[in-house]
Amino acid sequence: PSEGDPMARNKIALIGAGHIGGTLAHLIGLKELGDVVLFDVFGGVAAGKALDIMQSAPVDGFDSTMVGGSDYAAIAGADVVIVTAGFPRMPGMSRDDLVAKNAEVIAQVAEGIRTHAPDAFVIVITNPLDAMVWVMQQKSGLPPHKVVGMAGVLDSARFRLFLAHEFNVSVEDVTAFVLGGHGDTMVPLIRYSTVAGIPVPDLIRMGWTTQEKIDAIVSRTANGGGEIVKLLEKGSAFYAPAASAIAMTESYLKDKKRVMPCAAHLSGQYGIDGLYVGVPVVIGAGGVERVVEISLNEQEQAAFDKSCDSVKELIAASRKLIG
Ligand code: TXD
Repeated sequence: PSEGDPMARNKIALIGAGHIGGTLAHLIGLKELGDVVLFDVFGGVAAGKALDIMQSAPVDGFDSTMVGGSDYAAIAGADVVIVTAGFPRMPGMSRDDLVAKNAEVIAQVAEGIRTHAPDAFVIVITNPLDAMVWVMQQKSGLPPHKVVGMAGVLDSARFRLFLAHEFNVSVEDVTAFVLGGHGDTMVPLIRYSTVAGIPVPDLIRMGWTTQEKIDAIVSRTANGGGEIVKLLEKGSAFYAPAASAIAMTESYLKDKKRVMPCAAHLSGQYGIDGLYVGVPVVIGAGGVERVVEISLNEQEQAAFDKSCDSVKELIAASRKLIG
Protein backbone atom coordinates (compact mmCIF):
# COMPACT_ATOMS: atom_id res chain seq x y z
CA PRO A 1 0.00 0.00 0.00
CA SER A 2 1.17 3.51 -0.81
CA GLU A 3 2.11 6.09 1.78
CA GLY A 4 -0.93 7.63 3.41
CA ASP A 5 -3.22 4.91 2.13
CA PRO A 6 -6.01 4.69 4.71
CA MET A 7 -6.25 0.94 3.98
CA ALA A 8 -2.61 0.32 4.83
CA ARG A 9 -3.55 -1.18 8.17
CA ASN A 10 -6.39 -3.50 9.07
CA LYS A 11 -9.31 -1.93 10.86
CA ILE A 12 -10.77 -3.59 13.91
CA ALA A 13 -13.99 -2.38 15.49
CA LEU A 14 -14.70 -3.17 19.12
CA ILE A 15 -18.34 -2.91 20.12
CA GLY A 16 -18.32 -2.51 23.88
CA ALA A 17 -15.52 -0.59 25.55
CA GLY A 18 -15.72 -2.27 28.94
CA HIS A 19 -13.20 -4.57 30.57
CA ILE A 20 -12.75 -6.89 27.60
CA GLY A 21 -13.10 -4.13 24.98
CA GLY A 22 -10.33 -2.04 26.55
CA THR A 23 -8.05 -5.06 26.92
CA LEU A 24 -8.69 -6.00 23.28
CA ALA A 25 -7.69 -2.51 22.13
CA HIS A 26 -4.49 -2.65 24.18
CA LEU A 27 -3.53 -6.06 22.78
CA ILE A 28 -4.28 -4.96 19.22
CA GLY A 29 -1.87 -2.06 19.70
CA LEU A 30 0.87 -4.15 21.31
CA LYS A 31 0.57 -6.82 18.61
CA GLU A 32 0.29 -4.23 15.82
CA LEU A 33 -2.81 -5.88 14.36
CA GLY A 34 -4.42 -2.71 13.04
CA ASP A 35 -6.30 0.48 13.75
CA VAL A 36 -9.03 0.41 16.37
CA VAL A 37 -12.49 1.91 16.64
CA LEU A 38 -14.00 1.51 20.08
CA PHE A 39 -17.77 1.88 20.26
CA ASP A 40 -19.87 2.09 23.40
CA VAL A 41 -23.18 3.57 24.47
CA PHE A 42 -20.95 5.52 26.82
CA GLY A 43 -19.04 7.28 24.05
CA GLY A 44 -16.79 9.10 26.50
CA VAL A 45 -15.54 5.85 27.99
CA ALA A 46 -14.75 4.54 24.50
CA ALA A 47 -13.00 7.77 23.50
CA GLY A 48 -11.11 7.97 26.81
CA LYS A 49 -9.81 4.40 26.61
CA ALA A 50 -8.83 4.87 22.94
CA LEU A 51 -6.87 8.02 23.77
CA ASP A 52 -5.26 6.50 26.86
CA ILE A 53 -4.09 3.40 24.94
CA MET A 54 -2.89 5.50 21.99
CA GLN A 55 -0.79 7.52 24.43
CA SER A 56 1.06 4.29 25.32
CA ALA A 57 2.01 3.88 21.64
CA PRO A 58 5.13 6.07 21.73
CA VAL A 59 6.35 4.13 24.77
CA ASP A 60 5.63 0.68 23.38
CA GLY A 61 6.37 1.55 19.78
CA PHE A 62 3.23 0.94 17.77
CA ASP A 63 1.44 3.18 15.30
CA SER A 64 -2.20 2.08 15.45
CA THR A 65 -4.75 4.84 15.43
CA MET A 66 -7.39 4.46 18.09
CA VAL A 67 -10.65 6.36 18.25
CA GLY A 68 -13.73 5.90 20.39
CA GLY A 69 -17.30 7.10 20.41
CA SER A 70 -20.93 6.14 20.07
CA ASP A 71 -21.52 6.57 16.36
CA TYR A 72 -21.84 3.37 14.35
CA ALA A 73 -20.72 5.16 11.18
CA ALA A 74 -17.16 5.04 12.58
CA ILE A 75 -17.00 1.24 12.16
CA ALA A 76 -17.45 1.50 8.38
CA GLY A 77 -15.12 -0.78 6.46
CA ALA A 78 -13.96 -2.74 9.52
CA ASP A 79 -12.21 -6.01 8.66
CA VAL A 80 -13.05 -7.52 12.03
CA VAL A 81 -15.72 -6.59 14.58
CA ILE A 82 -15.43 -7.97 18.12
CA VAL A 83 -18.58 -7.65 20.19
CA THR A 84 -18.54 -7.49 23.98
CA ALA A 85 -21.46 -5.08 24.37
CA GLY A 86 -23.90 -6.00 27.05
CA PHE A 87 -24.13 -6.64 30.73
CA PRO A 88 -21.62 -8.88 32.53
CA ARG A 89 -22.44 -11.63 34.96
CA MET A 90 -22.67 -10.65 38.61
CA PRO A 91 -22.12 -13.04 41.57
CA GLY A 92 -24.97 -15.51 41.88
CA MET A 93 -26.16 -14.84 38.33
CA SER A 94 -25.97 -17.58 35.71
CA ARG A 95 -24.99 -16.84 32.13
CA ASP A 96 -28.56 -17.70 31.24
CA ASP A 97 -29.96 -14.90 33.40
CA LEU A 98 -28.27 -12.57 30.99
CA VAL A 99 -30.21 -13.76 27.98
CA ALA A 100 -33.08 -11.28 28.16
CA LYS A 101 -30.83 -8.28 28.78
CA ASN A 102 -28.25 -9.07 26.17
CA ALA A 103 -30.39 -10.38 23.27
CA GLU A 104 -31.75 -6.87 22.84
CA VAL A 105 -28.27 -5.33 22.95
CA ILE A 106 -26.94 -7.79 20.36
CA ALA A 107 -29.90 -7.17 18.06
CA GLN A 108 -29.04 -3.45 18.12
CA VAL A 109 -25.36 -4.10 17.46
CA ALA A 110 -26.24 -6.46 14.60
CA GLU A 111 -28.19 -3.65 12.98
CA GLY A 112 -25.14 -1.38 13.21
CA ILE A 113 -22.90 -4.03 11.66
CA ARG A 114 -25.39 -4.84 8.90
CA THR A 115 -25.53 -1.14 7.94
CA HIS A 116 -21.86 -0.17 8.28
CA ALA A 117 -19.61 -3.25 8.17
CA PRO A 118 -21.39 -6.07 6.35
CA ASP A 119 -18.11 -7.52 5.02
CA ALA A 120 -16.50 -7.90 8.43
CA PHE A 121 -15.59 -11.09 10.27
CA VAL A 122 -17.63 -10.85 13.46
CA ILE A 123 -16.54 -12.40 16.75
CA VAL A 124 -19.16 -12.35 19.51
CA ILE A 125 -18.08 -12.61 23.14
CA THR A 126 -21.19 -11.41 24.99
CA ASN A 127 -22.91 -14.01 27.18
CA PRO A 128 -24.84 -16.24 27.05
CA LEU A 129 -22.44 -16.84 24.22
CA ASP A 130 -24.00 -19.54 22.06
CA ALA A 131 -27.37 -17.78 21.99
CA MET A 132 -25.91 -14.29 21.44
CA VAL A 133 -23.84 -15.37 18.44
CA TRP A 134 -27.01 -16.93 16.99
CA VAL A 135 -28.91 -13.64 17.52
CA MET A 136 -26.03 -11.77 15.85
CA GLN A 137 -26.15 -13.95 12.74
CA GLN A 138 -29.95 -13.80 12.51
CA LYS A 139 -30.19 -10.05 12.97
CA SER A 140 -27.16 -9.01 10.94
CA GLY A 141 -27.93 -11.32 8.04
CA LEU A 142 -24.20 -11.90 7.55
CA PRO A 143 -23.21 -15.30 6.17
CA PRO A 144 -22.91 -17.86 9.01
CA HIS A 145 -19.22 -18.52 8.29
CA LYS A 146 -18.45 -14.84 8.97
CA VAL A 147 -20.09 -14.83 12.41
CA VAL A 148 -18.48 -16.82 15.18
CA GLY A 149 -18.45 -16.94 18.97
CA MET A 150 -15.46 -16.91 21.31
CA ALA A 151 -15.63 -19.31 24.24
CA GLY A 152 -13.80 -22.54 23.38
CA VAL A 153 -10.40 -20.91 23.06
CA LEU A 154 -10.83 -19.50 26.57
CA ASP A 155 -12.28 -22.67 28.05
CA SER A 156 -9.52 -24.79 26.54
CA ALA A 157 -6.87 -22.28 27.67
CA ARG A 158 -8.11 -22.76 31.23
CA PHE A 159 -8.05 -26.54 30.75
CA ARG A 160 -4.51 -26.32 29.32
CA LEU A 161 -3.26 -24.19 32.19
CA PHE A 162 -4.63 -26.55 34.84
CA LEU A 163 -3.17 -29.58 33.00
CA ALA A 164 0.22 -27.88 32.61
CA HIS A 165 0.29 -27.18 36.35
CA GLU A 166 -0.72 -30.75 37.16
CA PHE A 167 2.06 -32.19 34.95
CA ASN A 168 4.58 -29.45 35.74
CA VAL A 169 5.26 -28.85 32.04
CA SER A 170 5.05 -25.79 29.81
CA VAL A 171 1.59 -24.55 28.85
CA GLU A 172 2.93 -24.45 25.30
CA ASP A 173 3.18 -28.24 25.17
CA VAL A 174 -0.34 -28.90 26.38
CA THR A 175 -3.19 -29.02 23.90
CA ALA A 176 -6.77 -29.43 25.00
CA PHE A 177 -10.20 -29.50 23.50
CA VAL A 178 -13.46 -28.32 24.91
CA LEU A 179 -16.68 -28.99 23.03
CA GLY A 180 -20.25 -27.84 23.42
CA GLY A 181 -21.95 -24.75 24.76
CA HIS A 182 -20.15 -22.18 26.89
CA GLY A 183 -21.74 -23.02 30.18
CA ASP A 184 -21.69 -25.51 32.96
CA THR A 185 -22.47 -28.25 30.41
CA MET A 186 -19.31 -27.71 28.35
CA VAL A 187 -17.46 -30.92 27.48
CA PRO A 188 -13.67 -30.91 28.08
CA LEU A 189 -12.40 -33.83 25.97
CA ILE A 190 -9.75 -35.78 27.84
CA ARG A 191 -9.04 -38.19 24.97
CA TYR A 192 -8.10 -35.33 22.66
CA SER A 193 -6.02 -33.48 25.23
CA THR A 194 -2.30 -34.11 25.10
CA VAL A 195 1.14 -33.22 26.40
CA ALA A 196 3.37 -32.93 23.33
CA GLY A 197 1.09 -35.37 21.52
CA ILE A 198 0.73 -37.89 24.38
CA PRO A 199 -2.99 -38.24 25.18
CA VAL A 200 -4.01 -37.63 28.80
CA PRO A 201 -5.40 -41.20 29.24
CA ASP A 202 -1.89 -42.50 28.38
CA LEU A 203 -0.40 -40.11 30.92
CA ILE A 204 -2.74 -41.55 33.55
CA ARG A 205 -1.49 -45.04 32.63
CA MET A 206 2.09 -43.75 32.80
CA GLY A 207 1.45 -42.65 36.37
CA TRP A 208 1.81 -38.92 35.68
CA THR A 209 -1.56 -38.25 37.26
CA THR A 210 -4.75 -40.00 38.36
CA GLN A 211 -8.25 -40.15 36.93
CA GLU A 212 -9.50 -38.38 40.08
CA LYS A 213 -7.16 -35.45 39.56
CA ILE A 214 -8.18 -35.18 35.91
CA ASP A 215 -11.86 -35.28 36.89
CA ALA A 216 -11.23 -32.40 39.30
CA ILE A 217 -9.47 -30.42 36.55
CA VAL A 218 -12.38 -31.03 34.17
CA SER A 219 -14.84 -29.70 36.70
CA ARG A 220 -12.64 -26.72 37.57
CA THR A 221 -12.49 -25.93 33.84
CA ALA A 222 -16.27 -26.13 33.44
CA ASN A 223 -16.62 -23.71 36.38
CA GLY A 224 -13.65 -21.58 35.36
CA GLY A 225 -15.70 -18.47 34.64
CA GLY A 226 -17.60 -18.72 37.91
CA GLU A 227 -14.37 -19.10 39.91
CA ILE A 228 -13.20 -15.72 38.61
CA VAL A 229 -16.58 -14.02 39.03
CA LYS A 230 -16.53 -15.08 42.67
CA LEU A 231 -13.04 -13.66 43.24
CA LEU A 232 -13.60 -10.39 41.42
CA GLU A 233 -16.98 -9.83 43.09
CA LYS A 234 -17.70 -7.23 40.42
CA GLY A 235 -17.82 -8.40 36.81
CA SER A 236 -16.20 -11.33 35.07
CA ALA A 237 -12.90 -12.45 33.53
CA PHE A 238 -11.39 -10.19 30.91
CA TYR A 239 -7.66 -10.73 30.31
CA ALA A 240 -7.89 -14.34 29.09
CA PRO A 241 -11.16 -13.76 27.17
CA ALA A 242 -9.53 -10.83 25.33
CA ALA A 243 -6.38 -12.84 24.54
CA SER A 244 -8.56 -15.63 23.16
CA ALA A 245 -10.49 -13.37 20.79
CA ILE A 246 -7.22 -11.84 19.63
CA ALA A 247 -5.90 -15.30 18.68
CA MET A 248 -9.02 -15.80 16.53
CA THR A 249 -8.62 -12.32 14.99
CA GLU A 250 -5.00 -13.03 14.13
CA SER A 251 -5.84 -16.34 12.49
CA TYR A 252 -8.42 -14.57 10.29
CA LEU A 253 -6.34 -11.50 9.38
CA LYS A 254 -3.17 -13.50 8.70
CA ASP A 255 -4.99 -16.45 7.11
CA LYS A 256 -3.22 -18.75 9.56
CA LYS A 257 -5.92 -21.43 9.33
CA ARG A 258 -5.54 -22.31 12.98
CA VAL A 259 -7.73 -25.07 14.37
CA MET A 260 -9.59 -23.62 17.32
CA PRO A 261 -12.71 -24.47 19.27
CA CYS A 262 -15.30 -21.77 18.53
CA ALA A 263 -19.06 -21.39 18.64
CA ALA A 264 -19.77 -22.05 14.98
CA HIS A 265 -22.91 -22.45 12.92
CA LEU A 266 -23.66 -26.13 12.38
CA SER A 267 -25.65 -27.31 9.40
CA GLY A 268 -25.81 -31.04 9.96
CA GLN A 269 -22.38 -31.65 11.48
CA TYR A 270 -22.52 -33.62 14.74
CA GLY A 271 -26.19 -34.22 13.93
CA ILE A 272 -27.04 -30.58 14.72
CA ASP A 273 -28.76 -28.20 12.33
CA GLY A 274 -29.14 -24.45 12.67
CA LEU A 275 -27.49 -24.01 16.08
CA TYR A 276 -24.31 -22.27 17.15
CA VAL A 277 -22.26 -24.48 19.43
CA GLY A 278 -18.63 -24.97 20.34
CA VAL A 279 -16.76 -27.24 17.93
CA PRO A 280 -13.24 -27.23 16.45
CA VAL A 281 -13.07 -25.09 13.31
CA VAL A 282 -10.43 -23.83 10.90
CA ILE A 283 -10.23 -20.00 10.91
CA GLY A 284 -8.61 -18.38 7.90
CA ALA A 285 -9.17 -15.54 5.48
CA GLY A 286 -12.48 -17.13 4.48
CA GLY A 287 -13.77 -16.93 8.06
CA VAL A 288 -14.85 -20.31 9.41
CA GLU A 289 -13.42 -22.35 6.56
CA ARG A 290 -14.19 -25.76 7.94
CA VAL A 291 -15.95 -27.45 10.81
CA VAL A 292 -13.85 -30.32 12.10
CA GLU A 293 -16.06 -33.28 12.88
CA ILE A 294 -14.19 -35.51 15.30
CA SER A 295 -15.57 -38.89 16.29
CA LEU A 296 -17.05 -39.04 19.76
CA ASN A 297 -17.55 -42.11 21.90
CA GLU A 298 -20.93 -42.80 23.45
CA GLN A 299 -20.23 -40.96 26.67
CA GLU A 300 -18.78 -37.89 24.92
CA GLN A 301 -21.68 -37.79 22.45
CA ALA A 302 -24.17 -37.95 25.35
CA ALA A 303 -22.42 -35.06 27.12
CA PHE A 304 -22.30 -33.07 23.88
CA ASP A 305 -26.02 -33.70 23.21
CA LYS A 306 -26.88 -32.55 26.73
CA SER A 307 -24.86 -29.38 26.17
CA CYS A 308 -26.60 -28.78 22.83
CA ASP A 309 -29.97 -29.16 24.55
CA SER A 310 -29.17 -26.32 26.91
CA VAL A 311 -28.03 -24.19 23.96
CA LYS A 312 -31.32 -25.00 22.20
CA GLU A 313 -33.28 -23.74 25.20
CA LEU A 314 -31.37 -20.46 25.25
CA ILE A 315 -31.86 -19.96 21.53
CA ALA A 316 -35.58 -20.69 21.86
CA ALA A 317 -35.74 -18.04 24.62
CA SER A 318 -33.82 -15.57 22.44
CA ARG A 319 -36.06 -16.26 19.45
CA LYS A 320 -39.06 -15.16 21.51
CA LEU A 321 -37.29 -12.03 22.68
CA ILE A 322 -36.08 -10.78 19.31
CA GLY A 323 -39.18 -11.88 17.38
O1 TXD B 1 -16.05 -16.78 26.99
C1 TXD B 1 -16.78 -15.84 26.86
N1 TXD B 1 -17.52 -15.70 25.78
C2 TXD B 1 -16.88 -14.81 27.91
C3 TXD B 1 -17.98 -13.89 27.87
C4 TXD B 1 -15.91 -14.68 28.93
C5 TXD B 1 -15.95 -13.62 29.79
C6 TXD B 1 -16.98 -12.60 29.75
N2 TXD B 1 -18.01 -12.85 28.81
C7 TXD B 1 -19.04 -11.85 28.55
O2 TXD B 1 -18.47 -10.77 27.80
C8 TXD B 1 -19.63 -11.14 29.74
O3 TXD B 1 -20.58 -11.96 30.37
C9 TXD B 1 -20.25 -9.94 29.08
O4 TXD B 1 -21.50 -10.29 28.49
C10 TXD B 1 -19.28 -9.61 27.95
C11 TXD B 1 -18.43 -8.36 28.17
O5 TXD B 1 -17.69 -8.48 29.34
P1 TXD B 1 -16.94 -7.21 29.98
O6 TXD B 1 -16.27 -7.67 31.20
O7 TXD B 1 -16.17 -6.49 28.95
O8 TXD B 1 -18.20 -6.33 30.38
P2 TXD B 1 -18.26 -4.74 30.68
O9 TXD B 1 -17.00 -4.27 31.26
O10 TXD B 1 -19.53 -4.53 31.43
O11 TXD B 1 -18.40 -4.09 29.23
C12 TXD B 1 -19.56 -4.17 28.48
C13 TXD B 1 -19.72 -2.85 27.79
C14 TXD B 1 -19.97 -1.68 28.74
O12 TXD B 1 -18.98 -0.69 28.56
C15 TXD B 1 -21.36 -1.16 28.33
O13 TXD B 1 -21.49 0.26 28.42
C16 TXD B 1 -21.43 -1.61 26.90
O14 TXD B 1 -20.85 -2.90 26.89
N3 TXD B 1 -22.78 -1.68 26.34
C17 TXD B 1 -23.05 -1.41 25.07
N4 TXD B 1 -22.24 -1.04 24.06
C18 TXD B 1 -22.81 -0.83 22.86
N5 TXD B 1 -24.14 -0.96 22.64
C19 TXD B 1 -24.98 -1.34 23.62
N6 TXD B 1 -26.28 -1.49 23.39
C20 TXD B 1 -24.44 -1.58 24.90
N7 TXD B 1 -24.96 -1.95 26.10
C21 TXD B 1 -23.94 -2.01 26.97
